[in-house]
Amino acid sequence: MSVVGIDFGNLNTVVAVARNRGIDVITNEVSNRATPTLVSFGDRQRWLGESAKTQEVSNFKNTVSTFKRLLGRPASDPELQTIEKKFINARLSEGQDGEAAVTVRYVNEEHTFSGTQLAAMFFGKVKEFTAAEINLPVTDAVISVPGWYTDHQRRALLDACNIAGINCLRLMNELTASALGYGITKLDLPDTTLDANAKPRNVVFVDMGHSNFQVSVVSFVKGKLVVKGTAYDRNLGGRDLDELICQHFIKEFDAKYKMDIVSNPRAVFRLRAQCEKVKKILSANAVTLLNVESLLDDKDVSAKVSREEFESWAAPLVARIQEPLRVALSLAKLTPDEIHSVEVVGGSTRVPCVKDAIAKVFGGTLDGENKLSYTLNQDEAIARGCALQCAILSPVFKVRDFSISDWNGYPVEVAWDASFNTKGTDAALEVFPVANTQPSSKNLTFYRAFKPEEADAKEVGYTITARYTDKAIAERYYPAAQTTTICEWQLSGIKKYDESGRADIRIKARLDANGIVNIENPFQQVVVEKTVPVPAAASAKSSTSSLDSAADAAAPESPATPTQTQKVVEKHPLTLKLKYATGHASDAIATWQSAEGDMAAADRLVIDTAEKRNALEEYVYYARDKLDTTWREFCPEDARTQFQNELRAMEDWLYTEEGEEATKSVYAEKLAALKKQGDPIMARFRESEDRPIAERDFKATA
Ligand code: ATP
Ligand code: K
Ligand code: MG
Repeated sequence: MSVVGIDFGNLNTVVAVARNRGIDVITNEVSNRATPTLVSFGDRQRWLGESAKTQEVSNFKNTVSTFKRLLGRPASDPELQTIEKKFINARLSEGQDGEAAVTVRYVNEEHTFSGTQLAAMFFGKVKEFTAAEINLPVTDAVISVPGWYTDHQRRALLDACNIAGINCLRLMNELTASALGYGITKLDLPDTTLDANAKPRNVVFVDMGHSNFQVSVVSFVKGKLVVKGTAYDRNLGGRDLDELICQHFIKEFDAKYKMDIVSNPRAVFRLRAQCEKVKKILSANAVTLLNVESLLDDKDVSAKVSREEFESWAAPLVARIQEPLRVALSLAKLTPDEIHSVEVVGGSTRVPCVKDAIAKVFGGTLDGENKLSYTLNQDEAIARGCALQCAILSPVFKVRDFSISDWNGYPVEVAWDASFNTKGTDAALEVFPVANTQPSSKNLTFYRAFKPEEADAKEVGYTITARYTDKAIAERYYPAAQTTTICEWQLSGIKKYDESGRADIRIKARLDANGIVNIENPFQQVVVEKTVPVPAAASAKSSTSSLDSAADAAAPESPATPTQTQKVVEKHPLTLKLKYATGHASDAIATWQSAEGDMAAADRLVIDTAEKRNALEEYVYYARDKLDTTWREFCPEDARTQFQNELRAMEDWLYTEEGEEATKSVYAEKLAALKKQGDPIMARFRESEDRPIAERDFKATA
């Protein structure tokens, strides 16, 4: 069983695995520890991950990034146009059930793929290179998500796993995964089993990656972490810094060289890629050069950029990071001086002015004393935390358990059809408020009235809905345009057991460890009056009294077993039918699963065919060389000439259109035919090579 942790990043995905020695980050097929989160579409095949990266400029409109931010979001979300569109080269569109999608050219046709499908394609690749590295098929995994992912996004990600054939044991909030890695490796955490008054250690985790900024305040004692508060800027990441530099130079180059860069999306993309390089260099250097060859109309551009300039442009963006830090602290009801340290992760926390701004919130500066700490590997902490969680959940590994109490970010209410209310007008109850622990479950009771028209009904139903509250939208980071409904269920089998005029319905609402809401265990509670035998002890007593009375009256011949009527509480299970849930319908998933299978088979066929063509080509060169050298004396001259001619003809054919485009089996047949001639020659040559050794060995033993 595989024990795998995946940090599904918007730019880079990192995979860690648990092995006997501990947790290792694995490398992909080109030995990189991070894999570009990219999918590219071609005339015959797809390219996934690293190979898609090499297509990004040449196959511009058909190479798709940023699907982590399309997944589970409605295509109508205005932020897709105002924000995401800047960073997606493919054409944004709408998927089957309203999910954000892209439209690309693939196998010479237009195809629309939803965020969920794109993620599934990419996960297929992650599975492949991980399996190659661990020599095991990848089944189980723990995958991280931004803390602000809604139920919709979380279920869509699970759907993507399902399509890709990954059994996701847990979705983990990215910073909670980092916190787990911290908690398990720190051996000096306050131990409440030794000292009941030991104060927990409060650590702030900050992640600034490619696309977002996240803060989580976590308190630790030995063996346990509790998330106390979280806050985000969903739209503040490294890509925004790149864009800022890019916009600056678009203006500058237009003034300097009269270049209309904006009119050419590919040029903007290439310029932004160089700006990212510049930004990274400026993290360690005071000044650098921006260079792009033939950016537009074969014109090269270059400019000097200093860190000072960059910081002055970035100032308004960097100023935004203080807000989520303050909000998270205040939600956790902690002041900066109660914080032990600030652990930073994510690529963009390497930017000095970002670090400085974080340090300042905690009363320090980057150059002076500060609370910033780098215990965790900035790029790998999240993947490692996920692999640790997977190891904890997996029966294969023995890992000390570490208890995690996560924090609910979006308040959830359960609502019902108020027209059945027995009193009052309430139609909803907040069950998981902000800051509720996660996982968590709550038992709920509903009293459903029977309406006059239901007088003769044998059974009735009831609709229950779980949804995010309006407060989620007003006060937290709820995505615009996303429905707040999470699930809708139809309860059936409700019966009228008595004349009380109402049914007493019980359900359990759950906010599970994945951050997903569900209800379970529905039943109708009924109080029935039953005639029951009087319990033994009581019956002994009562028989004494009957004996007493027997003294006065004529004793009955044989007294009947004493009974009594009693109120008994019974639980009658109800049927719960899910009518709507976020995520995708199961038939859509099944369709996508089979489409994914077909696309993966087509990709494999392209690779296999190229391998067969290569093998044929290699053999042509190999045999021609051998015929001129070592095989020469083992083949009569006329046969040799004929074979040489055939080999030359085969080489020519390989470069004809037909030879470039043939099928796997044609290449295989042609190779077999050549080998049929070559193999006997090679055999004679080998035999002659082996003979002297055999003769010598014979002599030695004789
Ligand atoms: P997200 O967390 O938004 O989903 P991600 O996990 O893929 O994205 P990371 O891998 O944490 O993101 O970080 C990538 C970002 O970090 C990029 O914007 C990259 O330019 C930036 N980055 C990496 N190294 C440096 C550096 N030395 N200086 C400045 N920025 C850097
Ligand atoms: K990452
Ligand atoms: Mg990240």
